Amino acid sequence: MSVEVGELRIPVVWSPDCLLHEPGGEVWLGLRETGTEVPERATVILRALQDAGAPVLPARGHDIAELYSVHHPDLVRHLAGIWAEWEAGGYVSEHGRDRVVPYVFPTAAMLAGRPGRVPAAVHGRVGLYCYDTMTLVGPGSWEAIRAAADAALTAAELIAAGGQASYALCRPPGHHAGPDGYGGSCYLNNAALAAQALRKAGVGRVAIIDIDAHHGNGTQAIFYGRPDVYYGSVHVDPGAGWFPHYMGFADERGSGPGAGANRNLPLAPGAGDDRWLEKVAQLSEDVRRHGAEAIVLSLGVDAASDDPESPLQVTAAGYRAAGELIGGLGPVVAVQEGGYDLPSLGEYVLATLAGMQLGAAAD
Ligand code: SP5
Ligand code: ZN
Repeated sequence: MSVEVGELRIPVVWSPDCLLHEPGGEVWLGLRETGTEVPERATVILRALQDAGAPVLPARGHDIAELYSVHHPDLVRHLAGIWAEWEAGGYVSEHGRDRVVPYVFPTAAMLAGRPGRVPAAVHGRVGLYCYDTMTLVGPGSWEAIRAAADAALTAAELIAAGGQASYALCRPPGHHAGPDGYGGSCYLNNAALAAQALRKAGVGRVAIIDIDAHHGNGTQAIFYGRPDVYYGSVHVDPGAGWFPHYMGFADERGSGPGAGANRNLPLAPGAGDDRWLEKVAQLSEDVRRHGAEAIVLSLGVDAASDDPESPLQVTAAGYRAAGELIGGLGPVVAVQEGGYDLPSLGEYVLATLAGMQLGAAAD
């Protein structure tokens, strides 16, 4: 089913460098699989938005220090340099490992209460920053990671300058990346960077609404103790067996001064438009109560019914309705997160942005 959208006027911020990241699959349960976070995701979205008439703007470059606004410099430096170290260490040429993948993790079980150390071996050190085996690094990864962050920052700047809506076509996605660690196909947290850029530009209260099918554990971790950036997410219930497994439960409500500014609304596998939109409406109410002056939308379209990575059953019309609700809340920076069904990806993103445009007009 296709949804009527009309001409899309929301600017699309994009960098072709986002295509340089080729994770080369993911290691899932010990086996390397093809993986679904592929460069073609970005090209099909771009084509759909361009066909709908959207203006495309280049992502502006930013100083590396801007990335330290939500990430530990050690994580940023690790990501910037790990491929070169891996190659120089002979992991490719001598051992046939064509991507960076961790194999030992400094979990509480391993450290047994002792402080961690920084491993001497490159292959030991990777597990200090990467918390799963699905988030591979290859030769062009850093350029793309950086470009995605630049796109999100540029889209936030458009809103800070008075724009009503903008969209950053980020790839790789970001919401699973935390202050000092990465995973879930995410490396740097594009949405968190956008939210922090808005705060820095003088927006007093910001809200992040995350409609990706998975919980954005990284974004939650970054803002968990803060009252000025609300985080709310609707996602498939991790308690029903879904990634990220350890985070995203309803009782995670924020801590200290951030108490009450974090909201998780998990859904049972199989939930479709009605149940999903009820949660989106609940998050929208929360955001009004929070008094947010600008919104960052973590726009994952993997809740789509045909998506291979989630059991939610949301239609393109459902996403358009969500866009309309959120567009009515105030200025919105939409940041691309997940969404893996290549045939329908463009239609879903377009439907959401068209809904946002409609919601903003009715505001
Ligand atoms: C940004 C985002 O949507 N990240 C999603 C990461 C969730 N990946 C979970 C992967 C589970 C393994 N994939 C199963 C493939 C079965 N062949
Ligand atoms: Zn997702």
